[in-house]
Parts: sequence; structure tokens; C-alpha cells
Amino acid sequence: MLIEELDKLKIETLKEIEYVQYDSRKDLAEIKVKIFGKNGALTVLSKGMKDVDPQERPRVGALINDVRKSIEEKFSDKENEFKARELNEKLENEKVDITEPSKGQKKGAIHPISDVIDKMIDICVKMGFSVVEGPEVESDYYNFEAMNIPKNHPSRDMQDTFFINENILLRSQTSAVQAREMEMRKPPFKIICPGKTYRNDSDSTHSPIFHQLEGLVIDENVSMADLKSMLTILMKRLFGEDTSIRFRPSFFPFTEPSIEVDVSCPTCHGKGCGLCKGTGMLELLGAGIVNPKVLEMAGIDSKKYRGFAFGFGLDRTAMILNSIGNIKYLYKNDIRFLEQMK
Ligand code: FA5
Repeated sequence: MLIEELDKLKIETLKEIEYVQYDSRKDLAEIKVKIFGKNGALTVLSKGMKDVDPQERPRVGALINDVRKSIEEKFSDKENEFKARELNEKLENEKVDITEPSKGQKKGAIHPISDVIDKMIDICVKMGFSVVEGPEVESDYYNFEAMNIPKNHPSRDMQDTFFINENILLRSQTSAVQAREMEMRKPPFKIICPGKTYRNDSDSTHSPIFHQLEGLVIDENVSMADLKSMLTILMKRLFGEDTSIRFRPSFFPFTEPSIEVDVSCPTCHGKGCGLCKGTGMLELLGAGIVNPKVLEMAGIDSKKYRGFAFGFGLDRTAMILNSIGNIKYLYKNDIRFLEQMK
């Protein structure tokens, strides 16, 4: 009786599995429960073993195992068949047309300011300068006092400074590294310091964060002629031999005499436009012979040594080199702008 029922269950279940269609493949799970579940048909029949004549048990046991194995194999075949079909459908739907033209990749380029810093360092190192760094969060002493700009001195107004507290500020000029280096080094030496600087300033040629490159040379017998010839060589190497350069007398408390240096405007090439405020030139840097007071404050004998210093505006330099009409473009992080800098 049990043997017949087992045979019948096997034949019917194999057929039932066989008839399951792809669209109703969830039925397979139901059939599984119906056969192998707690109250499933095979589970119930297997429990009938206890009533079988002990001599018959091995034969019936083998039959139960055979039925179980056959049904499991059938399930597995059917499931594999459906899985293969699912995969084919997926591949068909997600087909990639490799002949379609690609959208291309958006790629930036080295940022114009990084590029200028690299170029300036390259030129200056070839001229014998060492590269140094200084803190961006600086003390009032190094930014102002040691640069011969005591508290309440009117020339502090030349640089609208971001103060953190009474004695700490965001450096408004890389000149702050001058006194630090003079205190640390023994003359003669030649250093440059590129870095970020901060002022409460904003228009098409002024940004609250900008970059300067400070240069300082301390030696015996240093003169204004040395400064001018060095700057001329540097600027011609940077902008090209035919660039027009203008030296103007100026004032900085830490240099005496002082000059400012302009180059021809990148937008109008000297004709006069909004960017250069009609002058045809853009101010690029301040420079001068280091004030003996500054040398003495840093512990350098001003009778024996003299020095010259210069402070380039690197954003303006980048604008001139790349004909950029507004300093804000340098800080927008717009990939369309950066792509043009390639
Ligand atoms: C100074 O900062 C002096 N420390 C330069 C110096 C160094 C003089 C050594 C003598 C000896 P000035 O404030 O002019 O100087 O700034 C120097 C350059 O920085 C300017 O010519 C200009 O190119 C750039 N600059 C100044 N303010 C800004 C700003 N807000 N945004 C962009 N560039 C600026």
C-alpha cells in the first residue's frame, strides 16, 4: 500500500513540476511545501515507515529515498531552467550598443593658481632661491609689528585684515614670513614663500582669499638695481620677452625705498578697459629695499647686510597668463572654466 502511494506520489509530483510554466514559476515553492513541508505528502508517507513490516523496511526506506531524490532533482532542473531564462531576458533587456558614440569624460586641468605657483617656483629655484612656508593663521607680531607696522599705525588700513582675536589673524601678506626667516637664518640667503593670504576685499581683481609669493634676499651690497633686474628677468621668463613692465615708486613701511610693479592688462593689452580701470596696466606686486629697522628687529646687522623683498599677487599673475577677466572665476570650481585651462 505504502509502496504504491510512494510510486503514485513520485509520478504525479514529477508531472506537476514539469507542467509549471515560466510565468507561474512561483508555484514551484508551493509544490515544495506541499511535498516536503511539515505536513507535506512525502513527510506524511515517510512517517508510515513505523507501521511497515521490519523485513520490508529496507526496501521501503530505499524507495522513500529514491522518491525524494527524484523529486529534488526535478525541482533543481526546473529551477535552473528558469534561472537561465531570467538571465537571458536580463541580458537581452540590458543590451549595450558598443557602436554608440561615447559621451566623453569631463576632465579638468591643473588649476591656474597651482600652475603659476609651479612656474614661479621653477624660475626662482633656478635663480638660487629656496622655497619656504609660513603659517596662514599668524600672529599680529609677524604680520605687522615685525614689518615695522606698529599697532594703531595708519598703514594698517592698507590691508583690511581678518582678526581672530587681538593678537591672532589670518595673514594679510606673505611678508609675515620675512621676519620668521630672518630670525632663523644666517645671511646671506635667498628665499621665496608662496601661499594663501586673506583680506576683506572683493571686486573683479580682489578676492578675500588670494595668493602671494614673497621673495627675500639678504646679503651684503644688495641694491635697487639688483631688485629691478631680477624682477625683470623673472617676469620676462614668466610672461614672455615682449611683456611691458612698469616700475612705480610706492610706499610700504617694511621697505625703503618701495616700488610697485605693473604689467600690461591681459584683456585690452594696454589699450584700457574695465578690468584695468582704463589704465592698460595691472598692478602685480610690491617690492623694495628692506627697511633697516626690519633687519634690526629680526637680529640682523643692518650696517653689514642689506636686503630686497618682493610680494607677487599670484591670482593676478594667473589672470594675466590666462587672460582671465575676473578673479572670481579662479574660485568658482567650475569644470567648464578649468577645462579651458588645459
Ligand atoms: C603687499 O602685500 C606687500 N606685502 C608686498 C611687498 C612685499 C612689498 C615685499 C614690499 C616688499 P600689496 O598690498 O600691494 O603689498 O599686495 C601685493 C599684491 O598682492 C598686489 O600687487 C596684488 O597683485 C595682490 N593683491 C593684494 N590684495 C589682493 C586681493 N584682495 N586679491 C587679489 N590679489 C591681491
